[in-house]
Amino acid sequence: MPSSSSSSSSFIFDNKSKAFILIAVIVLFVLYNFSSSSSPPPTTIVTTSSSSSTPTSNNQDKMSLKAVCVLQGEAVKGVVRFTQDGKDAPVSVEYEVTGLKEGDHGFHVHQFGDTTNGCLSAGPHFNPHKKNHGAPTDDERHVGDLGNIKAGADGVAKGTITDKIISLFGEHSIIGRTMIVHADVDDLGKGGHKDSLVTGNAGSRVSCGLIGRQSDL
Ligand SMILES: [Cu+2]
Ligand SMILES: [Zn+2]
Repeated sequence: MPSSSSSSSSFIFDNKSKAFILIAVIVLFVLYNFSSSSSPPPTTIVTTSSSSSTPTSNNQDKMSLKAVCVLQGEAVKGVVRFTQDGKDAPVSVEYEVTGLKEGDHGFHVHQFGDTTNGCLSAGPHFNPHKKNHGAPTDDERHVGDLGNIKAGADGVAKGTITDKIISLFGEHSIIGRTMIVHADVDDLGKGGHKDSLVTGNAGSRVSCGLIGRQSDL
């Protein structure tokens, strides 16, 4: 009997110390959980608020647009590809034109997407800000002034122009207008000819094509 009572008292003591350890573990667990769960919420809240405050229009401004123009002249033909990664980004103009005489040729976006009377009905250089004709690097230039493209002895002009003035976005977009290649060099407004500040005296329109929207992908 005493032995059983002593064993039961040692069993009770064991239980007490087990309970104490269990409570200690629970307290530590609760403290750990509280401290580790009390710091993450601000991060979660910041993430949630920053993602919910992102305006939808921002995504559209960052959307990239592509356009393409197939130049269809009698002898001069080619393809021009336009890419713009967002409305404030420069436009990359990648061109390959064949059938040219060797040398520089005026290369412009003209106002209208109309070729009912050949390249003539495309109208003047695209000039929404009513400025004088100039070089692509000038402040005083038409929006459509992309300067010259240079053909080699093989009659091919190939390259890429990066321009910050033309755009595929908004009311002054070049989409729906006409790309024209001229017979002669564009003097970039500095030739002193009566047409220098209007057309760059670049001569006849040897090839043109409508600038159309291409798949964005
Ligand atoms: Cu032109
Ligand atoms: Zn011009």
